[in-house]
Amino acid sequence: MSELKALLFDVDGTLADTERNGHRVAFNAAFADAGLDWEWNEELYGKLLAVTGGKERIRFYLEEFNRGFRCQLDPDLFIAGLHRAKTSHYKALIASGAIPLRSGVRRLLQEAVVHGLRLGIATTTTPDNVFALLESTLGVGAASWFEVIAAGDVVAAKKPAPDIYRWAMAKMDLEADSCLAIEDSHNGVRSARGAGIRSVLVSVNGYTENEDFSGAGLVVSHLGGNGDPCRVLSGSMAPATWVDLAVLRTLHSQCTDL
Ligand code: XBP
Ligand code: MG
Repeated sequence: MSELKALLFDVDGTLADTERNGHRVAFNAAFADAGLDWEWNEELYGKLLAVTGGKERIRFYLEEFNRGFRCQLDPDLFIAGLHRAKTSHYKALIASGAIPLRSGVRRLLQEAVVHGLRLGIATTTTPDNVFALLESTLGVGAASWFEVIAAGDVVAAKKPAPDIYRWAMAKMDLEADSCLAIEDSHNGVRSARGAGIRSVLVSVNGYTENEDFSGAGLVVSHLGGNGDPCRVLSGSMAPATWVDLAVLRTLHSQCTDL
């Protein structure tokens, strides 16, 4: 059994339910700013989430859902400009406090800090978005709880590629079997497993609940807490009814003993 030394958290959908009423709204605001009649409704956005990375998602949308659009500018410059505007809208929305942390996230982070577990972030989103979310939900300086914030374009290949998890572990000088990844999506599980991380916890959300989480040792509805029990969708955590460090340590030993 390998000692659990670090928790590597995904951000969007895991720390907070940011996609439906955060990123999607910000994309639509940027499209409106640019005078485009593009409207990513909740259903379309769910399809677009198959592609991680906002710039990559815009390109996917044009290739798969709006082939008729003709761009006057260089497409890369056009997409980058839209994405900058989107990020500005998203940061403002997050700063307004519109998107809270998911149930149990603050509790688990604090428990990890108290017990000396190292924390890292491995996300596809833009770094500024991570700082905005941590500050608005955990307070000024909360980013310092995390040794590494591996985010966005710091790697060329985004999730499901393993690059972002490999980058985070290299920066933390950690072996994969010392880490446990906490994710929300199929792409995230593939990325963590592809980086050699064998203990993966998934907390699903409205967009990801029907995805394939093969490779995750435990899949729950949410992290939960006292009086807020989570539902176990795959794996086992009995007799616990919410995800705490003891549950994570048990999961880690089961997954790394194989
Ligand atoms: C989720 C993503 C991100 C966000 C949009 O990242 O795929 O692309 O949807 O953010 P994760 P950007 O689940 O890995 O946190 O527009 O900044 O990419
Ligand atoms: Mg996610």
